[in-house]
Amino acid sequence: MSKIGIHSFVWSAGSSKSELEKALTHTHELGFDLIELSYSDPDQIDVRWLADRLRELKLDVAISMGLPPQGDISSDDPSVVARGTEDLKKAIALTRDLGGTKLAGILYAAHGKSDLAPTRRSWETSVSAFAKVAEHAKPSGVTLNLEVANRFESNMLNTVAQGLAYLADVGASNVFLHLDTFHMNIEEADIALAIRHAGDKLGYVHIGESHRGYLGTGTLDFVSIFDALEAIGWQDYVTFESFSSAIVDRELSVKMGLWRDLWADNVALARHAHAFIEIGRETAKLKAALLKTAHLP
Ligand SMILES: [Mn+2]
Repeated sequence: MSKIGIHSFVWSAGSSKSELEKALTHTHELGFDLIELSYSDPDQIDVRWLADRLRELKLDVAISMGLPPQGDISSDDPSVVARGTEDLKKAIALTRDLGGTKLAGILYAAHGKSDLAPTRRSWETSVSAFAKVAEHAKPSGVTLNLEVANRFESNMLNTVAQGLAYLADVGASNVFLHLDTFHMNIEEADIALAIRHAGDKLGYVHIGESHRGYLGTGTLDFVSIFDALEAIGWQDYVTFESFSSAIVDRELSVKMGLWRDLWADNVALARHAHAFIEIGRETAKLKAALLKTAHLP
């Protein structure tokens, strides 16, 4: 059985107890093993209750975030870097307190369309701030997974090659790449080869269609993607990410350019995604086994 996760925004963008309960219950009932929650201020949610509910439902949890412009750790303004550093530390603590081990997303610079190209200085500012955050994260057991994003959502890490260079500069053993097929489709020369190139530096995976709707109804070649994950020995989570303005976090929707509703029935969407990922990963396993078997007389 494959480890399959789902982003909570398939269910709800709210963080009230009732909205979270709905997201947890749906996730559990449809057979997902992990729920990904967008970071929200721990003061705004009942952390103890949420940790208990996750444990009761035997759900793993991942937290994701994109740094806001006022917390951009690649900024020339030290007060902005300081604020982003604090946001990351709070997110690490929240992940740990919920029983999770992965913080993911655009953790290295602001999430959003940039007006400027990155500079050597912004890269080094980000690397230096992030190295300190990585050191801070070590006792928590939470890994930091940097989402390589498309050019419209980040100006810094758009490809696996750039992500690997950033990891090398940070030089910490608890930092990995978070790859998302939606973003890779826009930027990589070859998605499957890029996954192989990431290899053991891969820490978290988002699976999303080229238009962020139903898997298999866009232009992505998921057979080669599942084969690549199998080839690098990926046994960890693949998390389904799909957004619709039907269920909306307005700020995030604008950042991601969600202008069309590609689905209305989230239960049907999630059921389909779970089956699609499961059969895709199982098939890749069978194929790999077949390739290794010499049927000799
Ligand atoms: Mn993603």
